[in-house]
Amino acid sequence: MDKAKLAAAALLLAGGAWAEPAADYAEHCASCHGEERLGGTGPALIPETLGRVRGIEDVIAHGRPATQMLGFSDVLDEAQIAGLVEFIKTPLEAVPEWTEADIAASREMAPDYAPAQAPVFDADPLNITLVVETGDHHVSVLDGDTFDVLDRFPTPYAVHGGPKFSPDGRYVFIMSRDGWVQKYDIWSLKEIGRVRAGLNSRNIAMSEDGQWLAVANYLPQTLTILSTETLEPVKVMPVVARDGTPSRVSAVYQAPQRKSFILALKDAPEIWEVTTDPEGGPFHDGFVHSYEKGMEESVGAQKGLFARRRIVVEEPLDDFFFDPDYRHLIGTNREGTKGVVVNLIVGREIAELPLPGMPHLGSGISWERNGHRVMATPHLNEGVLSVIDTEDWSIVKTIQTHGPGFFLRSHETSPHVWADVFFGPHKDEVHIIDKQTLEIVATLNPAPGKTVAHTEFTRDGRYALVSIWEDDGAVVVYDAQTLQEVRRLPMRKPSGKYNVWNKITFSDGTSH
Ligand code: DHE
Repeated sequence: MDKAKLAAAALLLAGGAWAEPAADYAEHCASCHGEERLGGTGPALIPETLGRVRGIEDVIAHGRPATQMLGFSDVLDEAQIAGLVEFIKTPLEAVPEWTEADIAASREMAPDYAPAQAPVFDADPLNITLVVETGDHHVSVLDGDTFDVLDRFPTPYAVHGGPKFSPDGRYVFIMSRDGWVQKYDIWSLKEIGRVRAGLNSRNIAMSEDGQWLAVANYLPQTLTILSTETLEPVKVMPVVARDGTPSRVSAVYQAPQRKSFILALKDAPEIWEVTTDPEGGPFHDGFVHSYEKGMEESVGAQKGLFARRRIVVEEPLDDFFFDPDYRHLIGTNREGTKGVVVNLIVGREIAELPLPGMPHLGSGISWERNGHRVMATPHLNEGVLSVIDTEDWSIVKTIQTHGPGFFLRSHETSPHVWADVFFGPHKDEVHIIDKQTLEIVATLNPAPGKTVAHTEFTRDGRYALVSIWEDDGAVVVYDAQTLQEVRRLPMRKPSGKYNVWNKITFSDGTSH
């Protein structure tokens, strides 16, 4: 398209007030980022994706190293760049469509991919740990015994967290906030393909049988279900509450014992359960009788694969923790002042607990203590961890930390919980907490002054890996018993780390 047409398209898209930045966008950005800002070879430039990205002016002016993003300081002055930043941070006027046909058409399978018959490396394939490097949008594949990097592959832009493995641990699915889902073969160390399941997505969940992958979307307001084998879309569910309100999906999780996906609606007081059991999963007769009045629609017409059940709650819930048998979920309200326990069998709220200071339940973990299963959650606004008894939902202890943290991790073999202090002057610390006494027994400081966060254990729990969350960062490997550093692997802003075994076995000590 020529320059004049692009400018006209931009004006249509943006309206008069944005005429100049829109024309600049059309001329300089649209060819890579899409005329409607929904992405192309470059990422989508919409507030849902850019929300927390800092230094956009600098990226526009000077480009992003090691990517196709060029700098524009020689053609755009400071005011034009500032206008562009405002423009791309402005929400789109209408929620764009992204239909099953669009999803199917976006599918790109690697032409040269041939599956290996056995792993192409000597390492234990179930002790592989993936490290998401957000600095330059790559994933490093680590041998969990030697910590050698077996492969380092590019991901779509803005991978957030929570890649999901196939139940046998061979394949991994990685989602970017741009809605792209990438499938990678760990045995072959090769990407198999990718598909754009949504325009702006939150996270993904794998079905218990490994056949389906659910993608929670903000844009459009849908849940996309993909075939894990082919990455083809098999169902796109519009997410509309009982009263007709369309809703974004905050997140979707697998409930393995229930053979279902559980999803949280962001804009309506409902939780949905979608069965992945062709026989009806949670909707089979043993459960049906216990449904609350008002659940009829999940009983009659809606049996079978992808049947949906609505659980009505008092207010929208976010950020879930599930107990290990997936009978209960705890969610937080929007204000982040309380936890609400929902019994998934009867489908209603059964308890409330005071959890002020924005608990981050998605990072919660649980373990056995004095014959009780307890769970712990960090809080994003307060320097505390709450430890909760999952039998009576009472608070066992509020552990004071050096600042609000993001992630907790442990392992069956470890007597400790590793808790980062992500925010504030102690952002360089990781607390080591005794799982029985609930006391902080040590505090590590692997890189003074640098943000340190997110721990993952090796399969046997012998080593704990911690991220130095900086562009010239590292993954620091600790002996989990002696707490001594054993290796330091340079990485580009490493964030989450995911050990195949710990994830596919739902190891005690990992979240979801
Ligand atoms: Fe996350 C996991 C949502 C901010 C790094 N984060 C998740 C998951 C969700 C989520 C739904 C679960 C994925 C799964 O298991 O399938 N995160 C949100 C938010 O809503 C929030 C508060 C704001 C937002 O950006 O939407 C948020 N998260 C952050 C960050 O600021 C972090 C620290 C840095 C970043 O990359 O944005 C961050 N989130 C992570 C990581 C995981 C994660 C590393 C995976 C944790 C794990 O061990 O599984």
